[in-house]
Amino acid sequence: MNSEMASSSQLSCPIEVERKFVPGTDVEKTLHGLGAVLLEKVTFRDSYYDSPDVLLTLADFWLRKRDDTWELKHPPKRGATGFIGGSTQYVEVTQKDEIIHKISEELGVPCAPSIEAFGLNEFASFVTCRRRFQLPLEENAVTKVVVDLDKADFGFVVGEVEVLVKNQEEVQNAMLKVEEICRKLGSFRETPVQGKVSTFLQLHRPEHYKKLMEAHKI
Ligand code: V4E
Repeated sequence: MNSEMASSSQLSCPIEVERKFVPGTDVEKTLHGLGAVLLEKVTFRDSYYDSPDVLLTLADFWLRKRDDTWELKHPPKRGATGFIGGSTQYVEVTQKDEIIHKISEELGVPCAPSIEAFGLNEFASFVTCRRRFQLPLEENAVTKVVVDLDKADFGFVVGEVEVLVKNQEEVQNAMLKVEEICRKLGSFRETPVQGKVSTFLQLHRPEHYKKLMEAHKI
């Protein structure tokens, strides 16, 4: 095991393994057929932030405020991207001090007293209506599988199959699982399905979008 793998094994935050899909008209029927139950219906606003030279997103770091809570999604291995084929793996940090530390490290600036004090720019903001379903736990399964059906207020719809794992060693199986569920939903595609932020950028921030495309970050 190399040192990067060792550090990822000791992560305090779980790794989110996800696969996006384009929901078909029968997706809810199919979910019910698989025994899924509706866990919740939630509506939230996400506002995403970056430095003027978009260094965070170019490093595949996604800082957002979801309603009143700061969250940072970043790849488990520094310098690597969080997506492999059509699936993604990101660590989600919600602890403010850890977010400040990561941003300061990534931007090469001293730690600020608050996230706001970095003076970052908002580059996207939209409201999502989410319906979250949970699939039944299979025998011997340790992790639950959830499926989100999201509708963003700029007229974009996307689905996501998500599994949370504790360390890098569990990622491969989780990737197989999210692929399997996409197939069962009849929505599997080999190539990545674009998410809400990428679509928002493409529509409203074409220059930022172009930079990320050229850097192969979206
Ligand atoms: C990680 C990332 C972005 C941040 C938004 O992440 P996403 O999972 O799309 O948002 P959401 O609202 O579903 O978050 P959740 O509630 O599940 O935590 S924007 C772009 N990326 C990188 C990325 C990528 N390059 N390719 C794909 C297919 N997805 C994400």
